[in-house]
Amino acid sequence: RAELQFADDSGKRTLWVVFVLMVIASAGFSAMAWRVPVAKRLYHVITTFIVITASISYFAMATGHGVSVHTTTIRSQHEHVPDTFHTIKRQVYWARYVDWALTTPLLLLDLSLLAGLNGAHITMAIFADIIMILTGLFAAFGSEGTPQKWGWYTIACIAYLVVVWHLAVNGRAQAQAKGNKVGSFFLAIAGFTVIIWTAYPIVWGIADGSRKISVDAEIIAYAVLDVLAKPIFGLWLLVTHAKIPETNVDL
Ligand code: RET
Repeated sequence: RAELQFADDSGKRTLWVVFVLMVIASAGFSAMAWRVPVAKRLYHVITTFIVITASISYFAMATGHGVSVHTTTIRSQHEHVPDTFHTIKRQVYWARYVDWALTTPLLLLDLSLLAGLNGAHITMAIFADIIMILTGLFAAFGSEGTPQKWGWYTIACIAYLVVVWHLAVNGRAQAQAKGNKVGSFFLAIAGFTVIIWTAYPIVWGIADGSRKISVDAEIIAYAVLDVLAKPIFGLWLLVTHAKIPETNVDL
């Protein structure tokens, strides 16, 4: 007998709602891009690609693709009692990892350009970020109910700390060097980013990791985070960028 953990109506509806929000954000950010000269559209282009990627991934998840069923068998051993096995079949939305592998580097690129990080620091931050997402994917799929699942998770968390380090230390110093306006805007938007991003490994731990919350609850939790991390972040960045000329990049 297996315990089934599948998305239900509230989860499926949420996926469609977020898909629509991401499409609206894609159209809105594109419109904002057309209002500035091409040479000044770098943040617009990056930010629009982030929400386009999310639209595609949410479309895949809402239509029932981008998901597979993962079986975990938990063995309980008690003295004098024969081994008992408990099987959980849970949906794992792998489309998220495809989305994150593309969008988290782009989000970091936005923040890196804002701070004025050099090429070496940008590359290190983005490389650590890709390691974080791929080892997170291994944690979700690589090993069923084994201890190395949490080993992969630990590696992903260490990579995440490297990302945070680049933002909090190098990013903050470089942004401040561009003046007080850029410095305090970076502090606010990078601080917001770190708070939102830190919630992802927590949700992962109780959802994909230990399977304590339902697939619907997982979908809703990630939905709220994704809307904050992509459209809200993007809108804040683009609107503020228009008001602070020191944020311009010559790339
Ligand atoms: C995983 C699990 C392994 C440990 C860590 C994770 C971090 C994920 C993050 C995701 C951010 C996603 C964003 C999406 C945009 O909408 C892979 C969940 C540390 C930080 C910002």
